[in-house]
Amino acid sequence: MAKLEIIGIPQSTFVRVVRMTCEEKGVPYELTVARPHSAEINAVHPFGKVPGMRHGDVELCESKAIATYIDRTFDGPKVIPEDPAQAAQVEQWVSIVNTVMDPTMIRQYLLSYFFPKGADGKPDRAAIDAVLPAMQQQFDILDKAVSGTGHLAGNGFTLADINLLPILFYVQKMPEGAEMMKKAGNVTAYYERHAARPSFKNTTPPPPPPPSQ
Ligand SMILES: N[C@@H](CCC(=O)N[C@@H](CS)C(=O)NCC(=O)O)C(=O)O
Repeated sequence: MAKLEIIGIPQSTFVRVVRMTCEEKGVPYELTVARPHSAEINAVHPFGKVPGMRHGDVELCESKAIATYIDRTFDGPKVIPEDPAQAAQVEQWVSIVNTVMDPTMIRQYLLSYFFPKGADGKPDRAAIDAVLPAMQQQFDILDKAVSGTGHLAGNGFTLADINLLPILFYVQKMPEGAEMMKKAGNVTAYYERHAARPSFKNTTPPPPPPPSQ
């Protein structure tokens, strides 16, 4: 079978999602390291965002589309259930996380620390403080969501969990995120349990790259 190529930086949560999908299914892949807006990624994503993917004649961008393609193309445990209602639950949580939680927890909160924009080159305290109430609300929602089965959707480990764990990995490393995580006992238990999976450990990101010049 043709080689599966994942294109992007290993620090990206979205790149980690597609890599974890491969790992969960036991699908071999090659990671081509390419930053957002590089020529390699512009060739597959109209807005230059990572990840991209090539597999034979198939060229894709967007993590959900790539993960779905890999799940349907290759053998190995399904990360999106066949049952329509269960698949829709997975879709629902991927959508909630990508449209609400990623913008809050990664784009607004985490990147304030990683790429500080304060006047003195320090993280912008006001920007961080402003995002904390929304982040707390989202932790409360997650805590309730995983309290029943220890998974976001249904009874098993799915793309919904794969899609959230890389975000929690970063957030719990930051002071306010660590506090919120500690208070959310169900999320802590959920994270600790799934962070032990080989798919998570094998895709641990290196430190973030320096900002572009
Ligand atoms: N909806 C996209 C989002 C991808 C995305 O935002 N990737 C980030 C890195 S984590 C990126 O490339 N950012 C550069 C930019 O937005 O210009 C997906 O699910 O793949």
